[in-house]
Amino acid sequence: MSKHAQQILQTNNRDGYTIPGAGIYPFQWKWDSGFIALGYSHFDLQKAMSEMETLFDAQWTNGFVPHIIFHSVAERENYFPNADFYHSSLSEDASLNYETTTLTQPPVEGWVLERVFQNAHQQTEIEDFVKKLFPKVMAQHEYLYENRDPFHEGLVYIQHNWESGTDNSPVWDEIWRSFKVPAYDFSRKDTQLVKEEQRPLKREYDYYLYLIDLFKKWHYNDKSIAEKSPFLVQDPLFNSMLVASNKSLIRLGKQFGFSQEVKQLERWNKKSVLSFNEKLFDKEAGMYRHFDLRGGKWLDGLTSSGFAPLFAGIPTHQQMKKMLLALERFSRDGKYFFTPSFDPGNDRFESQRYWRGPVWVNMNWLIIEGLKSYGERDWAHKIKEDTLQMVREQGFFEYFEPDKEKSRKQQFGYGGKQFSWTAALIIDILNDKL
Ligand code: 2M8
Repeated sequence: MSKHAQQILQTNNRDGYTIPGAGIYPFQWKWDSGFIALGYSHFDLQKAMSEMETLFDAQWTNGFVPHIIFHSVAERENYFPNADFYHSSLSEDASLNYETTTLTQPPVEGWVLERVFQNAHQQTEIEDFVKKLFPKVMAQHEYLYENRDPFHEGLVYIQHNWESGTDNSPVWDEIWRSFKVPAYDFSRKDTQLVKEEQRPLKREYDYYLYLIDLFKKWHYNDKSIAEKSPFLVQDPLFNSMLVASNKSLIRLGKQFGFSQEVKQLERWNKKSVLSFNEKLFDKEAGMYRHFDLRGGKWLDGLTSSGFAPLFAGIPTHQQMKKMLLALERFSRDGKYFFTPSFDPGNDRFESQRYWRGPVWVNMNWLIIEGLKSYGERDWAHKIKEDTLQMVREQGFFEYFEPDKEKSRKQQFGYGGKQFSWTAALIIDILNDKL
């Protein structure tokens, strides 16, 4: 299984970066690259390092790291919305080296850097690599805390659903109802490659595009976006990745002599963890929620992103125990594989449609690692077994049917096949002694 996974990464490897999947995702994606680098670090350190280096080559002058780098000109017409739609040069901070999007994605790079470092087992080039990457990852965190945290809470906002990584999650539904958008006339490429019922709706794309059009009008200026945009959300997954990355940078920083940075990281993290538990933890649900900064309230619906704080060591022991009950509920007494991306008890749950229900390997991996760090090995084991079973039986797909009964009747997973982060994280799981 591990060899097969390695082959998928090799096949999806381009010059210095790896595409998430052929056809549907033909460029470099930010958080995909993080998971992919982790996978490579088990068998090809050079590729792990170049994956991250290439990503940071596209970093903007203000520290922002864009979510897609449109490396291949030939592939431009195969993806929508592409560089022509974003027009990133409208921003005074944009990369001069690459055409990119103007949105970011969860800041996984700090903890990826630490794990790549650990998996390198003191190979000579790794120390220089860490020293080179550390300031770049730090600059990303500075960008986020300085520009995405208007009330200095230690919780940063995302400005677009694509920044969450969980594109069409039902949690955004009520935001979409709060403003009107035109019906855009465009040709979607994704639904030519993947069944329509497994992808977001056209109407949702209208919202996604409209937000970017607003940002263009404001030249992608963060202040204007914070003041005027209808979409400003404190997302538990995004913020967990930031806290986990802070923690990794603190450990690396102590080892590599970045003492000023370590102090700053400790200040940020203290505030972030406090606010997280005060503001985003829903005691009744036993898990973390998305907070709508514009509307001043939690968004409606529970998602697998609400379990991500386990990965960052944010919940107290007591909170973690409550989260186990919530996880149990997500499995509907064993009827569903761990971990559906949306609460299966909610009537907006859809078992095939992308981030509205299916199981994703990267979310499972984060939860497994989180549970391990709390010593909950039995739980971690259950989720690991479900993950391996799905991939073994159905292939290295992008996402999977959570309903066990339905799943038994089908041969394949959903979305893109030979999907890079599924392969990369299976490599990591198989290397784990758990
Ligand atoms: C999905 O997102 C992209 C837009 O960024 C898309 O729908 O085209 C999400 O699953 C996202 O989390 C992921 O990084 C990306 C590439 O795998 O695909």
